[in-house]
Parts: sequence; C-alpha cells; structure tokens
Amino acid sequence: MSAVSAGALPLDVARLRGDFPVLGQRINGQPLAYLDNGASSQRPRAVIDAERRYAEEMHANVHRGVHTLSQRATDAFEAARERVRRFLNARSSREIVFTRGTTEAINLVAQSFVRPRVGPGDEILITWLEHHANIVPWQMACEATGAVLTVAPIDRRGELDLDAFRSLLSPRTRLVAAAHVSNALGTVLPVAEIVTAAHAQGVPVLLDGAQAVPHFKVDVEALDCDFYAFSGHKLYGPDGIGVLYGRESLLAAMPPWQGGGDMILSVSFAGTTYNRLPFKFEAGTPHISGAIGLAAAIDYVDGVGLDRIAAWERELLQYATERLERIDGLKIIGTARHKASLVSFVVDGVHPHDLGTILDQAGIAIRTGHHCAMPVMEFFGVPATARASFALYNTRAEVDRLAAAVAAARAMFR
Ligand code: C6P
Repeated sequence: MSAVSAGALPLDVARLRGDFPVLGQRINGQPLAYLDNGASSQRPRAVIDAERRYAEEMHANVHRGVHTLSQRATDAFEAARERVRRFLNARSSREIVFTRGTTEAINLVAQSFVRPRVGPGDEILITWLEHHANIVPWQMACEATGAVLTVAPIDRRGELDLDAFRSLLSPRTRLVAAAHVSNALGTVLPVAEIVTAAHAQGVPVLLDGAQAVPHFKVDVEALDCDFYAFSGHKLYGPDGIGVLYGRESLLAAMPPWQGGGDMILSVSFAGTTYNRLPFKFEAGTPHISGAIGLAAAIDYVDGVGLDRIAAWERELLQYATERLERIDGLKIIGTARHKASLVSFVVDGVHPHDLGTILDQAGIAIRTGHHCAMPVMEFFGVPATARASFALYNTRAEVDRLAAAVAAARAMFR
C-alpha cells in the first residue's frame, strides 16, 4: 500500500471531467466553462445511469406493492436514505426526511416545528447572510404567530458578527437558523460557535447546508445541530430532491405538515393515526428516482473524496481571487477569511447582467443577480453581483478564461 493516503493525492481533474457528459459541449462556439455550480452543479454519468437504471428496471411506487418491481423500488429508495444517513453521519435513517430540496426542508421545519411552538413576542434568530429560503419561511411563521424575526449582523468582509449574534440570543429565542455557507458571498459561517452558543441557552439550531455539502465533509453528529437541510442538484445529483436531517427526538414530537398517502398508519372518518419516522413527513409519492440519483451522487463524491475536492477548490478559489483582483475596476464582494468555493464581484461601469451575457457569448456560465439574498446586496449597497462558483471539475484554464473575458468586458464599457 502506498505511504501517501488517498486524501493527500491531488485530483485528476482532466480525467474527472470525462465523467460529466455536459461539459464536453461548445456554447456559442466556445468550449463550455461552467462556473455556476452554486446554482446547480452538473451530473456525472454515474448519476444519470442510476436514474436511467431505475426507469428501465424498477420503476414502481414505493412502500405500497407486494410485487417485485415495487419491492425493488422500495429497497433502492430506502437504501438511498441509508446512504444519505451515512453521508451526514446521522444516528438513524429515521432522521433523514426526503424533501424537494433545501427550500422545502426549511419550510417543513417552519410549519411543523416553529408554528406550533411560538407565540407573540417569541423570536427566531437568523443571520444577515441568509438565502431567501432561510428568511421567508420564518417571516411567514412570524406573521402567523406574532413571533419576531431577529437578524444577526455581518461586517464589511461578509463575516458574521459572532458577539452580536450571541447578544441577540434571548430567553425568547425559539430557534436559530443559519447558513453553513453563504451562497452570495461564499462565507463559511462559524457553525460550531453558533450551535454552542444557542445550545447553552437551550435553543435548537437549523443549518442550511445547500452550499456546504458539495464542498466539504459535513457530520451532523459532530456539528450537534438539530436540523440540517440540503439539495441534491448542487451536489452533482438530480433536481427536485433534497434532505432534511432532524434530531429524532424533535422530529418525533413534531406534527406532520402535509397529509396524504404514505404518511399514515390508518385512516377512518373517526380519525387518522400517523406513520412512524421519517414517513410521517413524506406525504404522497416521493421523488424515487431523485433519491436513487442522489445516493449515486453521494457515492460519486465520496469516491472522489471530499477532502481532495475541498483542497482543489481551495486552490481554484485562491487562484480566481488573485486573477480577478488584478482587473482594474473590479471589486470582490465578500472577503471573509474562511470562504467556500465561490467569488462574487462587481465591475465599474458594467452591469452584472451585461457581464453575464457577454461571458455567455464566450461560453462561460456564471450567475448574475441578487442570488436570492437581497439583504446581502442591500448591505453592500449593490443591486446585484456577478458570481463564479466552482466545482471539482473546474480548471485553472477556465479561471483564466473568466478573467480574460471580464477584463475584455470592462474595456468594452470604458
Ligand atoms: N441557491 C444559488 O444560485 P433549493 O432551491 O431549495 O434547492 O435551494 C435553495 C437555497 C437555500 N439555501 C442556500 C444557501 C442556497 O444557496 C439555495 C439555492 C441557488 O445560490 C439558487 S437561488
């Protein structure tokens, strides 16, 4: 056996790119440089094949049929749940609820955990860095109950003010909800400190891991968080599938939030009894092929190695930051000391949307806009930014193309 552990070996990015059929395309006559992974990352063939195999060999409804296909589908679906459990290091697969994505996972907690427990004057504490998916469900819950949304501030680097966060935790705080990684700036939040401070006051914590799980190892037991949400489509998996991890004791005490098939044990007009965990929270036919594809994506990511992915993306982020900083008139928005794999920026005289369109002409896909994080834009006094977000298959050459195209756009608008 080699003395060098697999974790220490660099990624063979050129080879890995071959796993992603979509990357071989030309867009507007140029090789595609896909730098919009924060919105959705691309799927490797292993994921596409897993979904296809499901359709060709086992498509049927789950938990319902005694026939062979239904049993195959059920086994594969439940195996996917177990795969997610191992990925997150949750204690039990009862703690893994399949949802449509991060948004639905957070809404589930807002409806089923928060709404029954809060009243006028109670508080939900979030941070200024949140995606709308981790703001609006709490605003809706507050509107319905008279609770108050409090927001921990950030500084000019885009880092959470941890002291202010701690001081905002009050005897009325009923839940803390925070991003693990900001989608608009890339800031990695100090989630261990957040959880410790909240738990010291008996307050449960939800972490929005949409932008975290594709980039580094997440262990919910080590984090000691109470809820953790993520989406398949940012993790090289299918869209329309996501996960809510919930601490079993909390999930067990929560009422279901949607009613229908599969979430019940018995139904009569005299009353209904609900199914055990996690099925109580999965009303109706789930996204079976999505769950199976998600498990394949997790297998893929774990096969490559999240430590190696993190190391490569760190290098790419540093390189991109250096290259972009050199461009006259370009300002990076979000300069936290601990950032994950993305860089947000504005360029003097060039609206981000124009920049996005010009880059698309050069075959480069980035995201422009407010990134569903309008409070972050407001804080930095910009209506929008351009955002390049990296995945394991991106290269330094793609960063060079990005920098060259941005510099050319700047020159064009001068
Ligand atoms: N951010 C982005 O381009 P859904 O849509 O449910 O899969 O994920 C919502 C969501 C929640 N939290 C964070 C931190 C996110 O980044 C996202 C999705 C995409 O940044 C689309 S707006």
